[in-house]
Amino acid sequence: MANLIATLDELLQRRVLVLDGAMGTMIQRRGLQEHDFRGKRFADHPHDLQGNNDLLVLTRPDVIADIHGEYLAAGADIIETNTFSGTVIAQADYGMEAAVYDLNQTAAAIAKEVAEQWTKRTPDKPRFVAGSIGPTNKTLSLSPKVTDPAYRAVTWDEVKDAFALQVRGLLDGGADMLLAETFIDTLNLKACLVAMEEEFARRGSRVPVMLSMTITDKSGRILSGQTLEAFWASVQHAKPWSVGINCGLGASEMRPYLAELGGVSSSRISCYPNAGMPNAFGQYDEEPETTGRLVGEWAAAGLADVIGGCCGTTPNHIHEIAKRAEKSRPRSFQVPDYADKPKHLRLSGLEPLTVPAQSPFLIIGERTNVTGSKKFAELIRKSDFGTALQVALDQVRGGANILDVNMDDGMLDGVACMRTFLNLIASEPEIARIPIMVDSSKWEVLEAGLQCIQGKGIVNSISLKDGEEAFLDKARAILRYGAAVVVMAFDEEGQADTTDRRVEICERAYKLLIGIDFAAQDIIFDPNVLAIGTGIEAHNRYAVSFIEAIPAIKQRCPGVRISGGISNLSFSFRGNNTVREAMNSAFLYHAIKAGLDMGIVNAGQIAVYDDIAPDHMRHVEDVLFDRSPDATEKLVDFAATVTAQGRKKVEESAWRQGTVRERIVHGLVHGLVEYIEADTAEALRELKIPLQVIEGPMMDGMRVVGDLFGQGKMFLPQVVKSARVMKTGVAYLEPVLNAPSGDGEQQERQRSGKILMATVKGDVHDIGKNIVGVVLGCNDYAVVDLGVMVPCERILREAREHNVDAIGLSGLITPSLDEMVFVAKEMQRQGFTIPLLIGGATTSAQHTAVKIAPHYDGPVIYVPDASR
Ligand code: THG
Repeated sequence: MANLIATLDELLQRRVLVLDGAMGTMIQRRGLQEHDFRGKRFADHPHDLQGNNDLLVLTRPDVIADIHGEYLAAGADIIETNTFSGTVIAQADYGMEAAVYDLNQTAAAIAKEVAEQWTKRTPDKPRFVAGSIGPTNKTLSLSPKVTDPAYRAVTWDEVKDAFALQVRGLLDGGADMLLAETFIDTLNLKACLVAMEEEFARRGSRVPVMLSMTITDKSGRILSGQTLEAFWASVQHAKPWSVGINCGLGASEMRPYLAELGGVSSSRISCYPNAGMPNAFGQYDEEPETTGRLVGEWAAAGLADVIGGCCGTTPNHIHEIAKRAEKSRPRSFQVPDYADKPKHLRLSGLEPLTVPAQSPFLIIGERTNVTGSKKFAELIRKSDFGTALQVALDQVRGGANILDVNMDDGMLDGVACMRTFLNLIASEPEIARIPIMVDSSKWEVLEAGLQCIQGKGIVNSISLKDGEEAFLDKARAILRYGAAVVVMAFDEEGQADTTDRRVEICERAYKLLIGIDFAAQDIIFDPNVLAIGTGIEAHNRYAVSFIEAIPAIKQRCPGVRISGGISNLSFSFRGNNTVREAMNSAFLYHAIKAGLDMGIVNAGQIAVYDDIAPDHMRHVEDVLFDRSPDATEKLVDFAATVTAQGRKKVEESAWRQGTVRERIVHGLVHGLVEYIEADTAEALRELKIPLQVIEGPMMDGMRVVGDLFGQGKMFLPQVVKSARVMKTGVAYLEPVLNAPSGDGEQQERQRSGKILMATVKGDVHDIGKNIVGVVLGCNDYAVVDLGVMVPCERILREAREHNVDAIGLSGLITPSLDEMVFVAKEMQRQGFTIPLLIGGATTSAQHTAVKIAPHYDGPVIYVPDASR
C-alpha cells in the first residue's frame, strides 16, 4: 500500500485526480432486457433480474468492460467496479446472495484488466481500480418500525459479515483500493471499516481506503443525523486515504459541505456530484460543460484532491472534468501525516465534541447507571425505557457533555439492555447529540455498546488487572471500533491507592497502548476516585493522592486525558446529600486545578464551590486534604447538623404557559412526548371532535415540522421523533375516535385511510418510502407496504385484496419512471378508480402530469416529500 500511496501522492503534487462517472446511466442507455441480465448462468433464476446492474459483470461482462473503457478514454485516473449493490444484504432483493463473491471478484478483475490496458497505453498516467461498496439498503442507526424505535432491521454482525465477503471478492479480483460510497449512516460505515480491517489483517496487506458520504437534504447532515465534523470524528481512526461527498446533490449545492469537510479532515478530499439536480422527468440534464466548470472550480480553489461524477454523469462529463483537472493545482496542504490538528481528542454523537489538550472541564452524566442509581435500575428492571430515556435527557439538560451508560446488574441481561437503551437514544436527537461512554466490567457488554453508536464514543473501561495480553486484545478491538478508552489504574496486584502506584500503572499501560498505535489523545486515565471519610485510617490520603497523581501522569504520559468517578469520593456520607455535594464539589474544584479533564458526576446537581458555607467547607477540606487525625469525626458531627435542603423545583418551562395549540405545536416541533397526552386531552375538551384535534393543532405542528425540514433547520431523526409524538397524541384519541356511533352500533374505527405502497419493479430503493410509511402511520393511515421490486401485477392484486384507498408508487432511479407509467396504464385497463400517488427522488410534478396522468382516468398525484 505504501507504494501506491506514494504514487498517488506524487501524482497529486502535479494535479487533481479524476474518478469516473455514473454506471447506471451508461447501462440504461444500452436498453438491456431481462435475458441480458440472466445470461445462461441465471436463465432459470426464480426472481426477476432486470435492474440488478451488478449482475452484468457475470452475464454481460462485455458491456461493463466497454463502459470502463469509455471512462478511461475520457480521462479517468480511477474507475469504480460495478459492485455498488454487491452485498448479500442488497442482493437478497433478487435472491442472488450465492453469487455475491463471484460478482465482486469478477467485477474487480474486469475493471483491472481494462485499467491495465490503459496504463500500458499511457504510462505517464497510470490507471487504478477502486472497489465500489454501497451502504446496503438497511441502516443500523434507524428503526424502520414506527412503534418500535429500538428495533433494527439488521444486526451489526450481519452488516459486517456482508461487507467482509464483498471486500474479499474485490481484493481477490485485484482492486487497487476500496471505495465505500453513498453512505447515509455512519454506523454502517463503521461496520464496513471493521470488516476491511479484519480482511487486511487476514491477508497481511492493505489497500488505500476511500470513504464517501451522501448529504440528502438542506440540513447539511447525513441521513442518520450526523454533521460532517461528527462523521469525521467517527471514522478518523481508520486513517482513510480520502473522505468525501457524493450523490444526493449537484455540484453547486455541494460546495459548502466540501469546504466544511476539508476544514476538519486530515485525509485527502474527494467529491463527485450528480449531474445537477434531477429535472422534472427524473433525468439529470446538467450539460457536461456545466458540470465540468463547477467541479473544475473546486480543483482550482484547492477544495478537492479527487473529483468525478455520480448519477447522470457520462464520459462527456468526465472528459470536461478531466480537462480541468489537467490544469489544476493540487489541494493546498502538505502530504497528510494523519496527526490531525495536534493532540485534539475528537469525540462525537450527532455533533462533534472536540477536547483540546487544555480543555474546559467536561461533565460525564452518571445517572444512566443501574449500579449508580436506584431509580434508573428500577426503571430498567421494569423495562420502562421511556422513563429511563428521560433520565438521560435530564442529564443532557443538566449540562452533561458525555453520557455514561451502565447496565451491569446480576439480574439484567446487560447486552440486551445496553443495545435497547442505546438504540433508543439514537432516536432521541437531543440525547444522541452528545458522545456515549459505554460503561461495563464485561467485555461483551462494551462490545454490544460499541456496535450501537454511530459517533465516536468512549469505552469505560479496560485495565491491566488480567495481564497485558487481555489488555492489549481489548485495546486492539477498541481501535478497530474507533473509540476512545478509559484505562483504570488497576494491575495484576489490584487497584492503585497510592500516588506512586497510580502513576506507575498508568505509565505501563500508556507504553503498551502507544506500542499498538493507540493515539495518546484517545487514552483517558482514571486513577481511581476512592471513598474517604470512612473511618479507616488507610483511606485518609485517597483524595490527596488522586489529585497529586494527575499532573504526574500527564507528565509521564504525554497527550492523555484524566477522568474520575467523582461521586465515589463521598460514598461514606450516603444519605446526606448536602455533605456529599459539598465534598464532591470541593474535590472537583481542586482536581480540576490539578488538571482533571473530565469527571463522571450527577449532571445538574454539582454544588457551586463558592456557594458552600465557609465553616462547612473547612470541615470538608480538612477531610479532603487529611489535615488532622480527627477531621472525619468532626465532619460526621457537622454533617448531623446540616439538614438536606430540598433543591428548588425546576420551574416549568415557559412554553407550558402558551395556548393549547401553541403547546401542541411546540411539543411536536421539539419531539417532546411528555405533555402530548395532557395537551391533547385539553384540546379535545375545547374542540369536542377528536378529528378536529388531529386536523387542527396537530397538523399545524406537523406543517411547521415539514417547513423546518424543508429549510434544513430540522434533520431526519428529529422529524421521526415529531412523528412519534404525533402518534402518541393520536393513540390517545383512538378510544374516542372508536367510540360507538349514535345508533349504538360498534363500528370499526375510521382511520384516515388505507394506502398501499411499493417500490416498483426494477428498483430496490426504499428509504424514502419507509419514511413516508412512518409519517403516514403516525398520521393515522393504515399502510400496506409491499417492499421493493414489486411487479405491477402484484401491486394491483394486493390493492384489490386489501381494498385500499390509494396506491403509492416509489422509485429512485430513472427506469422506475417508465415502470410507473406501465402501472398507470394497467390500472386504467383493469378499471381502477382510486388515486395513484407518485413519489421518489427522480419523480416530479411535471413528469407525473405529462407522462403518467394521461394514462389513468383516476386522480394521479405527485407527492413532493416525505415529511409532507
Ligand atoms: N470510574 C470509571 N467509571 C465509573 C466509576 C469510576 N463508573 C461508575 C462510577 N464509578 C461512577 N458513577 C457513579 C454513579 C452514581 C454514584 C456514584 C458513582 C452514586 N450514586 C448514589 C449512591 O450510590 O449513593 C445513588 C443514589 C441513588 O440511588 O440515586 O453515588 O470511578 N471510569
